[in-house]
This record gives sequence, C-alpha cells and structure tokens, in this order.
Amino acid sequence: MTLSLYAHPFSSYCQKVLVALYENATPFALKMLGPETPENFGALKQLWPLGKFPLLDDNGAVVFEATSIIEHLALNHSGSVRLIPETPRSALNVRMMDRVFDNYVMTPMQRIVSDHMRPSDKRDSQTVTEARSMLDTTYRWLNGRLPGHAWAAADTFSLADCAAAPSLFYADWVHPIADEFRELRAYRNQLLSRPSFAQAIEEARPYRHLFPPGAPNRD
Ligand SMILES: N[C@@H](CCC(=O)N[C@@H](CS)C(=O)NCC(=O)O)C(=O)O
Repeated sequence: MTLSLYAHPFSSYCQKVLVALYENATPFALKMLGPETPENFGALKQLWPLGKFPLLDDNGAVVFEATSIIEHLALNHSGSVRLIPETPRSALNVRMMDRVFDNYVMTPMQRIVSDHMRPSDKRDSQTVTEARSMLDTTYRWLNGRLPGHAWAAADTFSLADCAAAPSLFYADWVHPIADEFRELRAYRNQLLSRPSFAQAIEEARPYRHLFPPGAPNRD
C-alpha cells in the first residue's frame, strides 16, 4: 500500500479527498486523527508543521491541501472517473469551481462553526454575519449557475464536485439553503446520492455529536 491519508472522517476537507479516493476505488491506509491515535497527530506535525489535514503520504511524497491531493491522485493514481478533465479549458473551469466551493462555501461555513468553539465572551457576531451574507450570495449565484450542467462544472463528476459535496453538506447545516434555491438544493441531494459521498457521510455519522453548533437530525 503506497498511499497513507492522515484524516478524520468527520472533517469536511478530508471528506473532499475521501470522495476522490472512493470514486476510483483507490486503495489507501487511513491514518486516523483521533484521540485513540495521538501518534498520528505527531507524525502529521512532523510532515506539515501547520498540522492541517488531510495530508497524503504517497510512498514518501508528501502532499497537503485537499485540492492538491486530488490533483496528485489524478496525475499518479488515475482511474475511470477523471476528476480533472483532460482538456486544459475544461480543467480550468473545474479548478475555478473548486475554488468557489472552498473559498465561498467552505470558508464561511467553517467561520460559523469556529465561532461556536469560542468561549461565549469571545464570540464574534460580525464575522458570523459576514459569513452568512457570503453564503447567501454564493447560494444565489450557484443556484443560477447550476442549470445546464449535470454536475458543478461539467456533465461529468469532477474535483469541483468533490469540493461541493462536504462544503454544501455542512453549510446547509449551519445556514440552510432556502427553498427558493431549488437547483442548489437538488444538487446537494444529488451529491448525497452519489455512492462515494454517501459512503463518506456514513463513515462520519458516528461523529455527529462532535459538531460544535449541534448537528441537525437529518443529512
Ligand atoms: N486549505 C486546507 C484546509 C484544511 C483544513 O482546514 N482542515 C481542517 C479540518 S477540516 C483542520 O486541519 N483543522 C485543524 C486545524 O486547523 O488545526 C485544505 O484544503 O486541505
């Protein structure tokens, strides 16, 4: 086994990479980042001092940042699901949408979640208000953008959908996607039905009690 992934199943950025791995049934060893395996945190910090996860160790080649890990998989462990399109023009569009989901869905979602981890006298309502406003703007834009594509950036499943799945999953928990955004809600449901993401969601289910704002009683 050449691939080791330092990850936790409940982490949104780890799910992004897990979806990519499951899409092509790529074999890997999970280096679980949990309280029962503190040695894996130690090893992660040795490899990447920021300690951010996921991190991929491919037979000694270390790759961090979820997008870069998926790029690495597409380059070195490709399968029948081509997560980065072959033509540069299509690939550009996929990469652009990947950035949209990371920067304008995942980031504000994480800001809202992080605020719940602060002591009550250190909560920052301004940051949360701005994050909610960004999610509203992005939801509206995505809702208008999605029609015409089967998936986020194209007619085939790609890196952009790997980013979309966990970001929209958790964003809807902290800032529900309004009923008026029918296309976006339908797309989130479509992602939930995709076997790779359904597997990631099932593996993360036992950890829902860890969600700082409190997990809703639904997917
Ligand atoms: N930009 C990074 C973000 C990774 C990230 O924020 N991971 C979170 C878990 S979802 C994490 O490492 N949290 C622990 C920490 O920030 O120390 C990526 O794309 O992989």
